[in-house]
Amino acid sequence: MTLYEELKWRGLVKDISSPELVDKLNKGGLTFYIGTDPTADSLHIGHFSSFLIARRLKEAGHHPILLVGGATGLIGDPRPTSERPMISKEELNHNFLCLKEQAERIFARGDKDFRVVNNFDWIKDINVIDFLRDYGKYFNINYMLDKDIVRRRLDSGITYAEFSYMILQALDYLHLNREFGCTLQVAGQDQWGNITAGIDLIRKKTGEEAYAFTMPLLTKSDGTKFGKSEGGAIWLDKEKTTPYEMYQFLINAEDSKVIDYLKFLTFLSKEEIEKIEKEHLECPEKRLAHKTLAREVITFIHGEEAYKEALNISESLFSGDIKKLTGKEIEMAFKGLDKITINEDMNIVDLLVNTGICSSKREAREFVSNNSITINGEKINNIESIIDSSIAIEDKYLVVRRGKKKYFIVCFGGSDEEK
Ligand code: 545
Repeated sequence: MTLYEELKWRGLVKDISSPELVDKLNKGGLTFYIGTDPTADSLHIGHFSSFLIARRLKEAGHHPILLVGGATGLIGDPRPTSERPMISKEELNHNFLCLKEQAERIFARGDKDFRVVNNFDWIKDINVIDFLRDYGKYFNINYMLDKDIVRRRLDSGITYAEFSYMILQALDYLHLNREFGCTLQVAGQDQWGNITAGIDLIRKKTGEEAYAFTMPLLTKSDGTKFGKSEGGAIWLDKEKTTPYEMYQFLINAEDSKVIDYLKFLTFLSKEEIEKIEKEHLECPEKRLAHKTLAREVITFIHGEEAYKEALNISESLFSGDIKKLTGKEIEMAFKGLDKITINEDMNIVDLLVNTGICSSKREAREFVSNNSITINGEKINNIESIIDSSIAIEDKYLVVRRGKKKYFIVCFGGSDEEK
């Protein structure tokens, strides 16, 4: 299978700037770039699929440049809906550093052939007269008004700043073309207008042909964007979305889409994915496709150890075998829950009332006698039981389950610092 055939099979090609690109892609040796603006301090799983293309092309013998837009981020790529709020230079700088770190860690991975650049470096010194003469002169207003994104904003309005955004992205492509011989830009499909503006600028300025292709946005079966859960976006930053949350998200992917996600988000080969697909259709209850998706994606983003923790949390919570968890895993599993602190050993009924898990002694006794209370996976059904730190995980954590689903985290002994 050629590279292009593989990209097609994975569903990674939406629009392609010219049919000549197919041979060039298959031959290898192109310098290409993909950009992101630091409008947030982390990429999310939707951007992940776009950025993975950099590794795929690299592995096929092309040379990647990752651009983090320190300049374009200050202006804002027009959205179809409405003007973006201006973000402060301090915030932009913070986001920039976070994204640069992510780009280097997750995608470049210490590979010296990955160049990470910042367009602020070449845009900051262009003065307004040169900007209008060197670039403005090459952009006909009719051409700019005809771009899909601009047309969609004409009714609600668009400022001159956002309207000019495409010129900045186009001059980036020209700059990278001149500086590094970059002749390919890749991006999600929403970027088509900006990247064709770059191709046209390069043609006008240098007479040379440059190329681009876009990738479809990853969607759910109802056509909405993939990558949002009830808790919001699935971020690549593990402080914002823990590997366990990511595991839950991926393991619950729609059955009808999971094979598409394997193609899009992993490096498994066609043969491997077809084998998984066969099993997935024959024994869907094994959830092999989902488990593989979670394993591949989390290992790639956070590493093997984080994946194993996420898996351990899921399996332990599922089987009720809480004792298998470490303190760190408990913290991750119950990230959103407030921790309740107790300072001494206690009778179970008192513990349930003092921590607010039950509203009265009568209720607490009832729950205990009805077999409805477990602590760290152990049923506590004697109202005389004394709960001491011997049952706690790492002498500290009590995972109290009330009824079938309701969890509480009780900790022995004050704040984290004391322990
Ligand atoms: C800027 C200057 C260039 C080339 C590209 C850019 C950025 C580009 C853009 N891209 C998107 C983006 O999202 C914000 C991420 C928040 C952390 O706006 N104008 O920056 C997304 N991109 C990845 C894919 C995309 C695109 O990073 O291309 O299609 C989403 O999948 O929306 O010279």
